[in-house]
Amino acid sequence: MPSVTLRYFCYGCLVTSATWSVLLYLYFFLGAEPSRNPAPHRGQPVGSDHKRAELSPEMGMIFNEADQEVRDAGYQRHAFNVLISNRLGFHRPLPDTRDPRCRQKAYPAALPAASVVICFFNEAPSALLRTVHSVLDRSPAHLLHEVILVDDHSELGTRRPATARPRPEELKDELDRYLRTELQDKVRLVRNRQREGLIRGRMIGAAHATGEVLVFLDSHCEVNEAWLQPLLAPVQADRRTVVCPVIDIISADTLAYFASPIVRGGFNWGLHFKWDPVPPAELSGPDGAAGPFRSPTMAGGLFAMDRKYFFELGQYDGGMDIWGGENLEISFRVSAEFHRVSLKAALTALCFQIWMCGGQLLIVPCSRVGHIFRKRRPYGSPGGQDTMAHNSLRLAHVWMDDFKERYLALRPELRNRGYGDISERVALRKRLQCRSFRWYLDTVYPEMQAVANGNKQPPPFANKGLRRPKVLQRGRLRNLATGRCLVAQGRVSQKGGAVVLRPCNHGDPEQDWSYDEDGQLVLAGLLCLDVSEVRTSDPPRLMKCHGSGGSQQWSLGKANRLYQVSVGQCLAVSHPAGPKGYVAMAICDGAEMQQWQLEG
Ligand code: UD2
Ligand code: MN
Repeated sequence: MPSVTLRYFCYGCLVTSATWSVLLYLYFFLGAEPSRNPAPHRGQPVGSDHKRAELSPEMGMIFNEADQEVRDAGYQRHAFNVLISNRLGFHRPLPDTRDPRCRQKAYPAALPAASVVICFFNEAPSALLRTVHSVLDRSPAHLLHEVILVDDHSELGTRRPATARPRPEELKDELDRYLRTELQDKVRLVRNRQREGLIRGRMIGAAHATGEVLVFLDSHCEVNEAWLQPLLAPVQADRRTVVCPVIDIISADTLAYFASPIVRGGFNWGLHFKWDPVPPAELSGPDGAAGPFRSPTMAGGLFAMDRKYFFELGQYDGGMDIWGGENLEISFRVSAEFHRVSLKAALTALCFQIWMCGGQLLIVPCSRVGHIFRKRRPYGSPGGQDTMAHNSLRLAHVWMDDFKERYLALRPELRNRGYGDISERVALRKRLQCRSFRWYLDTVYPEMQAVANGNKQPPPFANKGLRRPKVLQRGRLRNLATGRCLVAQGRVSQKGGAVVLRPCNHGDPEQDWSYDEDGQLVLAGLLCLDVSEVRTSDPPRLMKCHGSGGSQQWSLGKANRLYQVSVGQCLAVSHPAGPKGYVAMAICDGAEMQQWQLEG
């Protein structure tokens, strides 16, 4: 572990001071207006096989007010822990999360080269540049044609007075200079004159691209070992194949990198994307779970596609705004037919052409790309509209035939809402001779019908609850300054209840804490000690254990400190002036008030 910490430190040192100043400038000026009503975020796949990056748990330690400011403003503007992101620098080792069989796989030496297109709006510079560098570091040079960054009119300098800081134009020059001097000439920056949203933004990026294959990424990703070849090979084999990597999870709170479970894309009648289990038949090829499998839909952000095919197939719907729905739209257009399994399927494919519009959508587990999954979207749309609803209406009216009624039945308020002119997209559908939505449902996503017909399906992650983190230590949690123990203020089973110090009582089950391998502190086997990532001044509370680290991840560190991994502070007895026996989070200072012992 210490050698890993040292390595991160050294990576940090490698970044020149000039780079840091660019970062700092950009950091202060790229600010997102937090949306007041964050729409439901697109969730990360649930569950994990718990391969994770060996990150030092104290990476986010807050030493002073400046750190606190970086962390808190970062959560507000970007909805993830920017302090840790900055400290990681632009390069870091990742755990190889692929199935071991992937390492033995050989790919053709000659593959079509990729143009990687990354759109960003108000992205944290360290996350954006780590995305870019991970691509440069982990792609064979001859397969990387270029990286195209599309700045979607990021708002600069709007949230802070511009006193003594460079003007926005100077800042733009700074990023340009960084690209020119620090990055290979493969990286190009395109700037939108107005905010276009990620959908038109990607179309703009694609229009600038000249590589044979387009690879789209979000601006807060890290590509993993040998990620590119498995995406390019299926496109080379069949140019109408659209290929997605497995999207690994980068924790928004700790930036730790986790392997995702093998799942595929689906959707519900609310037209929200969801993850589904992969039908076992899909994994019955020679490579088993390491082989490609068909997916009815894609999550949206990360995929590879033949560039010309992208244009032939009608790119995206340019009438869709900012965020949402484009992933189902492109999935329905492409859809997933893969005739590797049976002769019958191959014949069917030959006789009936392939998909709704003739393509297929695959997920390849040997390609892994990490993505920071956030709990909320930190930006809104310029006019404050619900672009997800607007985009979904267009999607439903163009592609779903009578099945659009299913959506409208769930969203009756949208029946009379305008959705702009869709005639071009309807004409496109005709021109491409796409099949009916019923055919898509019957053939590509029969699981959806099974649900609609009332057949009960097994819950996707029935085994999620089976993994119980191993308990490392248990006992009473005694504060060394006061000699008292941490207990629930009210009922021990009260969700949201505060914790306070009371006289220790040996053998009292309500004072019994367990500390497990996930860093959770569980009281009386019931609730987890939890902090608010956004309002760190709030005292810790007892909450239902969620099992995904972050707000419930503690480390029993050196000098008896109880360090909170995502907040970057230590559990302390409140200032003597505060109410007696109360605890709060505070900058770690090693004082006795911050020393705890878990004693059996
Ligand atoms: C997911 C997809 C995302 C997109 C979206 C639905 C993954 C990992 N991510 O949401 O790619 O398909 O679903 O639309 O599958 N951006 C702009 N301009 C904007 C808004 C966003 O350029 O006006 C950029 C943003 O900086 C980011 C990308 O678009 O790089 C995706 O946005 P997001 O990360 O907020 O979307 P996410 O991951 O919640
Ligand atoms: Mn994203």
